[in-house]
Amino acid sequence: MRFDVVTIFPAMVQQAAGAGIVGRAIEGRLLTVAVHDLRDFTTDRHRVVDDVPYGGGPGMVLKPEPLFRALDTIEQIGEGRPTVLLTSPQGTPLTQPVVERLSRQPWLVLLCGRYEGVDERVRTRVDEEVSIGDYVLSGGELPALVIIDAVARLVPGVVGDEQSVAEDSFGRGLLDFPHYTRPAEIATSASREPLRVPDVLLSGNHAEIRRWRKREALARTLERRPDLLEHGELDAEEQKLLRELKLPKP
Ligand code: 4FV
Repeated sequence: MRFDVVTIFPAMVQQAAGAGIVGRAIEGRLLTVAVHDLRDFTTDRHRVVDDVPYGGGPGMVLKPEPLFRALDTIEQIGEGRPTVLLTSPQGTPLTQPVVERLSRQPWLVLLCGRYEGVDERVRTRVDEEVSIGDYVLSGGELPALVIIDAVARLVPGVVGDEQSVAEDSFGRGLLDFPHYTRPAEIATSASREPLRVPDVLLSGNHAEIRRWRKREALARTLERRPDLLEHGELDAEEQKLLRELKLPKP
């Protein structure tokens, strides 16, 4: 899978994309992440990428020409045509199903806004806008990195154990179950009693452990994100567990 990122802060994106599993996947040639400095697509000696908004008002707007030149250049790189994404608060809310859909594209170009945003005419070259949340950031780079990280995890071989991707939160539309690791017991100033790992996880009874994790994921989803249960596809066992969880506590 290939990602091309257009930004006025290439070092920021290069640095972050080079870390962790995405970084290893790039080294392992499972992914290509090419970062392009928007200023390289300017023609003036001050490498200007922004200008004042027509109609007045605060802030600056990213000029269309450097972005058009960047797209013209990038689209010559690979086979076929890339899917061009603009990260912005006006975009499609990013969810796991959207991540899964994007991960089926072989080539994504991510345009990172800055200032008040991009000139509206840039949207004539954009296939889809994507938002990572209803808040305003100072730039589209972090959203681009969020998309790259979330999509990269679905590229075969990027996450060592495919199982963990399949079992990921939201992979099944539910929140994740609690995770524990050694030590089995830990003292803490917050409570007189030491904090213990639930016995079922120490039991070695994998059927029981699987049921406990299902129940915990459902209980946590019911408590924190009941909205997710409206469109979660639950199997028969989960439906039964959910009915039990909804029963009034004795
Ligand atoms: C954003 C978001 C976001 C808006 C103006 C960049 C900023 C600035 N992008 N999800 N939320 N972008 O806040 O994707 O240009």
